[in-house]
Amino acid sequence: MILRLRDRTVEREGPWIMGILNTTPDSFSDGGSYMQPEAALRQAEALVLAGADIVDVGGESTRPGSAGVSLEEEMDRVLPVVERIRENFDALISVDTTKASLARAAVEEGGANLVNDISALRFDERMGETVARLGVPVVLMHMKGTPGTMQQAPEYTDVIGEVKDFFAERIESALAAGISREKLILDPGFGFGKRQEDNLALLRRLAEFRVWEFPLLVGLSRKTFLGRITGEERPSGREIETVTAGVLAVLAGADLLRVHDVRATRKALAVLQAVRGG
Ligand code: HH2
Repeated sequence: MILRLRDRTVEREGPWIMGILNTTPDSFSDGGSYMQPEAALRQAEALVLAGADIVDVGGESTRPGSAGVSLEEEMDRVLPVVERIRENFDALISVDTTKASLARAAVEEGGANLVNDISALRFDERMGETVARLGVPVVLMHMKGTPGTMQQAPEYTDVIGEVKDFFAERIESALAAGISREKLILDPGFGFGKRQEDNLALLRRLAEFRVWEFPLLVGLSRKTFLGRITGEERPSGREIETVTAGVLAVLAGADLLRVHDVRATRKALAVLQAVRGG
């Protein structure tokens, strides 16, 4: 897979692993663990040593029902961590935010390389032009509603068709804002306004989102729909579920896996790669 960053092009055999680092008190799985920059830096190091290609730093939980945080609070959580990671490690850094000001500061001041926007440029009207000006890759993720409302009885007659229509519209919007095609990454948004059957259908039919030929990212890690399958109630106990679903996603064409458990995912991908003969 090739990623065209603002200052260079990175080409590396895929799939890539994006390691999750939440500097929040309330994320559904790792909330409260990495609020201090020192602890966050140690976790970033662990993710990189375990084989993460990208460290995804977020300062706002988007779990169902969450209310969101102010720009100031999110900046205070995320920026020092991005800066410290950049000073200490070579890994690519993405900033998981819907706010244009934070995206700009993380890239220009912190040295972040990618923007991961779960609203696909919709929540902040300046996000499209900001990403275009920064010249960084951006993840456009599908979500029905907002994190606060998305799990209140979501309904689809054709989830694949709806997500495709959404992608078509958001791609147009991104291009109209001046973002070039080679910077776009698509993500169907597992768990973001989806019923159990919708999440399963998205995974089963993931290959259908390859029509645009943009890289595909999936965020399956420890999510509730996986726990529902096995009866595992603790997010941290869902490693096997996550790895299995990740391998299935790669077989269906995923290029990037966003995960908490980088080491286990890296091992599973090594087996997959060996069997495929690569
Ligand atoms: N999922 C979460 C957050 N960011 N970004 C992308 N592109 N895709 C996802 O599926 C995705 C995402 C939710 O997971 P997590 O960060 O672990 O939890 P929280 O939102 O509670 O911080």
